[in-house]
Amino acid sequence: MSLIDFEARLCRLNSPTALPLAAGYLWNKRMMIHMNARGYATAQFMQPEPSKYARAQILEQKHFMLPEQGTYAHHPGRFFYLKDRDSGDLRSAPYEPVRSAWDRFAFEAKPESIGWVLEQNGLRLELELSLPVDEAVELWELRLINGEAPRRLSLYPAFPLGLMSWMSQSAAYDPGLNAIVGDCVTPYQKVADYFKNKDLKDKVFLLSEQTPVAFETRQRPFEGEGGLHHPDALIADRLANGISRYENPIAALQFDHDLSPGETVTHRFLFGPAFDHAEIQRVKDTWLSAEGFERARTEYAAYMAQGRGSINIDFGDNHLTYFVNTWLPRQVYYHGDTNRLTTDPQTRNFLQDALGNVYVRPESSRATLLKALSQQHANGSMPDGITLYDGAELKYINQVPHTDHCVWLPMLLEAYLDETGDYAVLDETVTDQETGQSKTVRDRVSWAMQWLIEKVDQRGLSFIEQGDWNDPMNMVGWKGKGVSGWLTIATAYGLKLWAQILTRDGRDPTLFEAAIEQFRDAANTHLWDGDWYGRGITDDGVIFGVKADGEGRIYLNPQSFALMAGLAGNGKKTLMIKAIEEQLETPYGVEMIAPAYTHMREDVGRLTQKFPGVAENGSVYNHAAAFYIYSLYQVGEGDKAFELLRKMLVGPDEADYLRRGQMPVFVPNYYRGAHRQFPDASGRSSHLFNTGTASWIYRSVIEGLFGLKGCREGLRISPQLPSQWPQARITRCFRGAVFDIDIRSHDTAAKTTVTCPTATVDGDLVSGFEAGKTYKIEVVTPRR
Ligand code: CEZ
Repeated sequence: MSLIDFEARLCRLNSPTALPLAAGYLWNKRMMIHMNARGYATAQFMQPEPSKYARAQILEQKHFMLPEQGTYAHHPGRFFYLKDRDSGDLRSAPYEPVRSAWDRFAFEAKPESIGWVLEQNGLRLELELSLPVDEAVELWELRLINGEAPRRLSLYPAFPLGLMSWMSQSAAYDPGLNAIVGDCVTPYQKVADYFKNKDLKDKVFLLSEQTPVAFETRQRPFEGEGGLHHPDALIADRLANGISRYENPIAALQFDHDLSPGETVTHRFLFGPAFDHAEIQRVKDTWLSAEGFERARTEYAAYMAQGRGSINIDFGDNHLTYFVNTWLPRQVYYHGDTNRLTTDPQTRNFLQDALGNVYVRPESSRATLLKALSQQHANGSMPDGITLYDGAELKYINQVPHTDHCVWLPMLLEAYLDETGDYAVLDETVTDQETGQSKTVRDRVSWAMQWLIEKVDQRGLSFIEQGDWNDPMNMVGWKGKGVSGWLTIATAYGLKLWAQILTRDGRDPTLFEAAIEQFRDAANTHLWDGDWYGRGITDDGVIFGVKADGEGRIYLNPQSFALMAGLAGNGKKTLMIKAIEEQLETPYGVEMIAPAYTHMREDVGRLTQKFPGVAENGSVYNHAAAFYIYSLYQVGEGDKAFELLRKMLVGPDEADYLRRGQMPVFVPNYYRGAHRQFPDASGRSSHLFNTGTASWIYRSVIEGLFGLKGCREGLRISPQLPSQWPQARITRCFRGAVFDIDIRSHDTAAKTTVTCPTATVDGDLVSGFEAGKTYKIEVVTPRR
């Protein structure tokens, strides 16, 4: 049997042990759950700040998702113990905490649900988790399907609630609701917080459709000496009906089933946070029934359908096909619709998530652009984070000054305008919160670009302050002098895009065109190191990311943006690509820095303190790899781009799955790097699916690989199929029309030819089409 079966709408993992951290994720408008194949879960809901309803057993620091995060015996999870009252066999579904092997174990991640199929000795257990669209609640359905022999079983859902609060916590069974209800007081000290907290959902419930024969709500007596692996409470015939009064609670219920041959029983449970009894009752009335679950599924499927994306492909590489048709747009949609479950997204993340969403839900990207601009500062700069509701505050990294936020505006706009043709957005007026002034989008973006133009030192290089795209690069310029080589180059790129947009809009771009030259010259004069561009110059005037450096010798981002900006002529391009190949490429993708730093550099910062090969310190940081892939498509290096794109997706061979440790249902923010220094763990997934990668990769697939890029006049078609896959069929939704496109590359073709009998074709440009209609297009391109 294969380890993983991967299809367009299903990814099945057939082992609970081979990839112990493998997981899927589900979200809705109020919550997100990262559900591990073995039964561990990390969930969060918004009220409006992110909150938990199932916690660890000790006080957790306030962090949400950590890279490469391991699980531990008391990791929050959703467990269903199953005891055979005749044989004494005790096991748990899906796998934790008992860890008894099943004859068959299948973990199934689907776009709309996460489930398991487990079989043992003629008994089949089906388990499924789904979410409604607009409520913070988990819907669990469990089915026991008996085989030939009668059996007497006890089933115990047991959801540890963890340390809910050090001020007050409790739990009891509520017979009226038929639920275990946990209660707590969110800890606080300041009197003002009392008034903030008093409306919080401090209760958690496990509602059951069937009435239990017994329950337990105290974690310690439940576990006894056996621990979660073999809880003492399950030895007795009945749970002890214990009430948790200021001790860590668990929501455990007992159901006894005497199953005759062929008999099936179905359970439904709801698990989630609530404000009070009335809310739990309402949630129960709304969802806790076969009909309620069915309605949730239907509504959720409709919600997912809104995130379908604008491309459907049939491409020789099946693995990539499935990923591009379902899982990649799903990840883009997740980012665009949830803002990564924060109320103050970093401005660059907010804008780049919207950049991907241009191909999924462009109207939402438009709203993001306007929202971001409404928080532009009085000097034209953009804030470090965008607050999403009145009263939200900039927290954590958003209190650290970074200088790059403006540069993402023209990148988002270019993608948005090319996809939608909605140039009217440039005339939209936006009133900003700080000064109350109203200005058009066009004037605001010009203003932001003007701020970038002015934010340079005497050499014309962009100040970095305490970071740019690279968050933890916080000590290059904290004294006010250090500059970012990457931002200098990225500004040249941003200005190039902005000047193009203004030209297409019939405006005068002269001012910005002149500035492009200044940034290009500054970068070429001060940062070109012979084979690649340096990353920056410190407060003390030391250039870094250059040949003279033993560590952090080459950084990927300046090269990628130099390619996008057209900064480097062909000679430089060849040198950069070669240097990257030699120093940064690995079997798992392209690293962001090499060699990774092994010591703190006080003139670079916190990034050098990260473990070598982890995150920004030399991992295959996929967001940076995605910039590079995009840039390669921009300069016509389709084969190299495809090679790296393909490495970003795990599988399909088993060794690769085992090495990376995840399923191909998302692109993680990184794979371990420092491949040349510490190859042991290289390739290992971070398992984090919050990442700007999704946007840039989706864009690279649509506009680069298949070359289906919008422009003001219509759709331009210039594919860059890799040599090993000379053929593709694509359905591209574009401005309300549908294009059925057949692309073939031929050795004999000298140039790309596009044929479409029902629309106007001029070279690579298709125009004169109408929304609501379907067009057949044939494309022949030269084989690479
Ligand atoms: O967060 C991302 C940021 O959200 O890192 C990117 C940056 O462009 C994104 O805006 C590159 O630095 O603070 C830290 O050290 C964190 O490691 C973040 O830098 C990083 C995390 O990897 C998020 O998963």
